[in-house]
Amino acid sequence: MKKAAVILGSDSDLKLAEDAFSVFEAYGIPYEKHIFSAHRTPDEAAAFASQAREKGFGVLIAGAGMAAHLAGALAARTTLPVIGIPLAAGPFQGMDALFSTVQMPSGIPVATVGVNGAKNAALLAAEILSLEDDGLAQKLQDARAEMRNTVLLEDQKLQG
Ligand code: RP5
Repeated sequence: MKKAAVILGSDSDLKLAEDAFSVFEAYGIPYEKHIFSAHRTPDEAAAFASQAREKGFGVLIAGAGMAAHLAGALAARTTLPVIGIPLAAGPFQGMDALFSTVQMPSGIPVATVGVNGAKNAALLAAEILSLEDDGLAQKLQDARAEMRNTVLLEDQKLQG
């Protein structure tokens, strides 16, 4: 299976990305985590994205807060799918990062999840990797069935 990468703009973002690490561990998806900033270490961020395909990555996740250019800066350097997580890091509670991440100029896509949406970012990455891995596709399908059962049970309980 190809690898996933979770790239964060700062170590202060680590806590908000934990759900993504948990998803990758639960599904047995090989992944790396890194801290590269679009602003503070632009050369390292660019080099990572430029080499990602040849290093065996299939999808990149970028989480950043405030003027969050990280996902776009990575996407500019690779044609691998890039998923952006806008993080609530500053006084605008993620609205700044949301607009920065989601409003990519035409031609350089970033698939943006909700503010602090680390879990969905990792699940979307898993779905992308499952295109080439039937075992992973089955695990994702099983998780959906489990989720359905949980909700149906909750409804049953509500009926008393
Ligand atoms: C962004 O600025 C980072 O992604 C982080 O969310 C925010 C604040 O970073 P620190 O000043 O805490 O390092 O680049």
